[in-house]
Amino acid sequence: MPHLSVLIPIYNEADNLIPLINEIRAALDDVIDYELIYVDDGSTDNSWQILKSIDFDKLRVIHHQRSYGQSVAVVTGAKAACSEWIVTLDGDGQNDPADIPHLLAARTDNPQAKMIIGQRRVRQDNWFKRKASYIANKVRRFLLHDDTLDTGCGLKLFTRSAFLELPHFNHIHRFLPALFLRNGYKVISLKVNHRPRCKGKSKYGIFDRLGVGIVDILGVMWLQRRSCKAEIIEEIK
Ligand SMILES: Nc1nc2c(ncn2[C@@H]2O[C@H](COP(=O)(O)OP(=O)(O)O)[C@@H](O)[C@H]2O)c(=O)[nH]1
Ligand SMILES: [Mg+2]
Repeated sequence: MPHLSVLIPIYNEADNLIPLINEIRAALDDVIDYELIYVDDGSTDNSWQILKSIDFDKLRVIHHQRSYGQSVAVVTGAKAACSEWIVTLDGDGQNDPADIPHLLAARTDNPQAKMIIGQRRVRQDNWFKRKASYIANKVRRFLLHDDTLDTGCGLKLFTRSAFLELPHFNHIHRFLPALFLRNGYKVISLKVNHRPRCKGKSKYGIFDRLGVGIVDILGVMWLQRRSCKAEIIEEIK
């Protein structure tokens, strides 16, 4: 059993695959026993062919029949993961694999935490995306009280069992702190590196993200009000 599952959802990231895998190996090979799971969400470039050709015994690759969305790929990967701890990472190289050991180490000081989420120190995106994300984060935090400054960071370390308990829906990846808290799990943030996308294209526009985000926030507010979490004080076996 590996001690960590590194999970990367991708859509059309052909040029970013090999450089990122090399960086992950440099960051983790001597640090922890891990498996690397790529979920290719029906890419239309040659991502799948490249992934299939890579000779690396820790690599597992799952191929969706078509594109279902980033969160659906995370759910597929989490179900397939062999280890209890999962770390997700964007497949475009914007997250730095060298931060993974820091996330793992943060568990020592926070043994109760079921999620350690990256908080991007300096966003390396264009001005419009940074502003849109700033507003979206403010609105989300105000309405969901999820106590997290940056939920859009792809770098997240969490337990598989807590994640699989959640109600899953596409775009869930931006609401994981709210949903973990709803289920009574502790979440902490850790400042991480963020880098510009050097190859390939962003898959999200500003307006589609904001439009979907508003509907999703209302859905998560409803879930928070209908929480099924009971505190058990005693149990006789
Ligand atoms: N599986 C899957 N991954 C996606 C999809 N859209 C984006 N991604 C991946 O999610 C990560 C973040 O997407 P990206 O376009 O870089 O978003 P941005 O950084 O906010 O511009 C990258 O690894 C993408 O390949 C999708 O529809 N399906
Ligand atoms: Mg990106």
